[in-house]
Amino acid sequence: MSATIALNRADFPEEFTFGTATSSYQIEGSSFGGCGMSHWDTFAATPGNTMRGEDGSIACDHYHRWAEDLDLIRDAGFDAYRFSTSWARVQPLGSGAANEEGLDFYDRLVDGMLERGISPYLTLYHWDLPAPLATLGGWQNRDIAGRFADYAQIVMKRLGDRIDAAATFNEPWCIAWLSHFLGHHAPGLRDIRAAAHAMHHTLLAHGRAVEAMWAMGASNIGVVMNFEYAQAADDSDASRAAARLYDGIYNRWFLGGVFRRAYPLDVLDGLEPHLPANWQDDFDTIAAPVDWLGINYYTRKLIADDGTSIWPAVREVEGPLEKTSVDWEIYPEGLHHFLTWAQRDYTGDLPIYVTENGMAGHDVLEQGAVNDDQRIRYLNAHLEQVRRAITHGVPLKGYFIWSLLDNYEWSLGYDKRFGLVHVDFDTMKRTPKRSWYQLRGALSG
Ligand code: IFM
Repeated sequence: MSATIALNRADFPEEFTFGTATSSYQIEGSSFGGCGMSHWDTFAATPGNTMRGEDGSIACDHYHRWAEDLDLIRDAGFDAYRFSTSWARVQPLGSGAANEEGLDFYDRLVDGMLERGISPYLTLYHWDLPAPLATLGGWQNRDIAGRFADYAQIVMKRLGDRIDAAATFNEPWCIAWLSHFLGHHAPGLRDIRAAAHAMHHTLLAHGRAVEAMWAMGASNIGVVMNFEYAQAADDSDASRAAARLYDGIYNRWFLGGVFRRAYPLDVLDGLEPHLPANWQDDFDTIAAPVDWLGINYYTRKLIADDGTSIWPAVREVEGPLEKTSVDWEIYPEGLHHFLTWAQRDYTGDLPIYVTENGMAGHDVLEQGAVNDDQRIRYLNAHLEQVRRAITHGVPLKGYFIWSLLDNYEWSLGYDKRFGLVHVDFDTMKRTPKRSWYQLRGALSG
């Protein structure tokens, strides 16, 4: 029997926000509208970095089809839309003059949301770093903090009167560690000094932007972090220690900086020699007060010691649970863990949102329909954990599904389909999947 979405609005607090999320580079089309080149364009133009060399130059052509896409959000019954502005579109050189065509596009988009009764949730940085800034060292260069604050002010000056919430960053772990230590994302570095600098400078840039936005009188400012549930792959002390360190790098570093004015000691053991000079002096800025925390959650990882003596000496082990098409195990309990843990150990009464949750499926369009049963089951199981967390006292204010559309899944290209809506990348035709129809039923109830 086909799965159905089991919960509806009545199962959540009255003011609870349901939304869906996307990001600029993954859907807009970076070749349109005077957008500057970003480090994702150059990363993808380098052989071997992305699947089949695919990039976001056309993506979902959302730049031209935004009205149709907003209709899909409204018609599903979502309250809010989490979108990002592209730094490279707004400031093609990364500093100096703004691209008016780019700002006009975001004006139309935000007005389009308001006309449809959709609440705009802005993210300022979802990875499209202007290429000229990458040439200057990108997140390795301390100067980027001031430039990011300038960019934040440009965007907020134009859109700030109409948005309901603004996040500085999406997923600092991906910006810093995945991209500068593991080398999977732009700029594709595998260098501990580069990674340590990026781990610190993203947080410094976050704090500088928060201060700049406060100074303009902006409100409801937050930051979005992604967490992965790290479990020891076996009972050995070595695996337990490896899982703990993985958790520190992934989950405790960024929360520690923003909410405790400190980095976790176990991670400093490895990173401190590589951090920029006087890093300890930046916590007044890094810990500038925010109004909310966004949590992105997808999966857990089984972790073991990698048998080497080179820090961090951790490795992932394949787990036994059901997987999605990106081979991520489905582990809904991890979402409950992070919601309750973040509140207990870091955020207290601060509102929390689940800003991303969802999955990539082996979705096939057959006779005009996509039966994405696995996604419906995934959403049910995670929504149940959301509800549990609320029952346990977490001040959880909303839940956003990643993603509205099938889109550019970074180095994995266009094969990995996370959307509630199927996109045919030849014709750009949008086809709502069964999960979209199921959610429409649940959200209207
Ligand atoms: O597609 C990404 C998104 O850009 C950031 N969060 C995770 C998603 C799925 O990998």
